[in-house]
Amino acid sequence: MASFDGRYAFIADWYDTNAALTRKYQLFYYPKDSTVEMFDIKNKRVFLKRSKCEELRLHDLHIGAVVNIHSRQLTIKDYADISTSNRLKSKNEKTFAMVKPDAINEVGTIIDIIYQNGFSICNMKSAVLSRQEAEEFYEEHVGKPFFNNLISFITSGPVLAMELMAENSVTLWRSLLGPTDSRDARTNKPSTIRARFGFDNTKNACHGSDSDRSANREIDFFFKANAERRTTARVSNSTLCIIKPHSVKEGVAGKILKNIQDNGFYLNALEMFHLEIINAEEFFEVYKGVVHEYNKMVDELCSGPCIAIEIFGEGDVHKTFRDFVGPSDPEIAKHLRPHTLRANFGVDKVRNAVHCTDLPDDAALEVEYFFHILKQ
Ligand code: 3AN
Repeated sequence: MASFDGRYAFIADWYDTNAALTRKYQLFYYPKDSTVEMFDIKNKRVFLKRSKCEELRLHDLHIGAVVNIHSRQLTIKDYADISTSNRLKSKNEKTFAMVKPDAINEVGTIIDIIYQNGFSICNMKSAVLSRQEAEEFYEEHVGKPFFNNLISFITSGPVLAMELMAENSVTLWRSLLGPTDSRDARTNKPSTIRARFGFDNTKNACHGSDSDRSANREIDFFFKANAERRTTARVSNSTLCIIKPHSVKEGVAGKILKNIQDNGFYLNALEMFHLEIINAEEFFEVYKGVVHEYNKMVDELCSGPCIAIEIFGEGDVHKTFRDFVGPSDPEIAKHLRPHTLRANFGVDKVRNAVHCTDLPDDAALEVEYFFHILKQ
């Protein structure tokens, strides 16, 4: 299909902290010259004149997306005209994916498969489900002979819940999963996820929604504002890693996670965040006035979704993980420590792939900041 150069229109909310109220805008996006324009719906006036917003891509604009426009964090609530809805609805189909306890050590590879197949990951969160939560999630299977086994298995360890987006995402994700029974998958669809990482018809690596309706219900179950799921973070003997927004946008988050897992570290908790500028400033406060790139680091950290990870490992995990991440400048890392994360995935001093906790005493504070404080 030829690309469309016209205007896309969305309804977007912005929470104005000064006035303590949510303001509603029409947000127009012009892909031809990467410009945006905003119109205040209530006051019926132009709020932002058409201006450049280079970092914004059409791909970032979908219902539920959080985008930063000139330091304002907007949430896209809806399409604002039929043409935008017709053009984007099927491209932006959502589905729900869950890595089950038996495959949690393969999340890096599984997330890489997800990106390689053209999905965006809009949300992600690790959790441990209680029996009651698991019974609610699998309510359609109540009374089936395998129900008890399924509940015991899904509550036996952490799961990773994800909201995925792509054209025909429900069908595409299910085709990547393969048959329900991993033994059958190994015989008939050997390259599928269940064939590669699952064991039988209960321990089958991953879940995928079977319809649009289930996808909405399952996404809400984990990601709706009031869906309190128990975090897997433990905030002791651990350190924090953040996959920065540029790496998430480049689609290399799966490769980074796989690299971390392959090097003997354990991903104890994982969650995607959309930081507001005030949070990024607060988080990087110790670098203010000390590190020349402070302002750019803040801008990068809230330029799109990032993934926070609580890392466990042998011995002094804070130190071994910092060694593995490498020097903060990827150019130096490439020369001196070519096997480090930053040498492999970093672009420059600001877009250096990941943040990792600097001082040992800050590790618990940083994990706490993401997995407890930000969530409030
Ligand atoms: P799928 O996940 O392939 O859509 P469903 O929705 O029929 O399969 O079943 C949900 C989950 O229940 C499966 N992922 C699997 O873990 C479990 N399950 C389904 N059928 C069986 C079975 N016959 N024996 C044991 N567990 C099953």
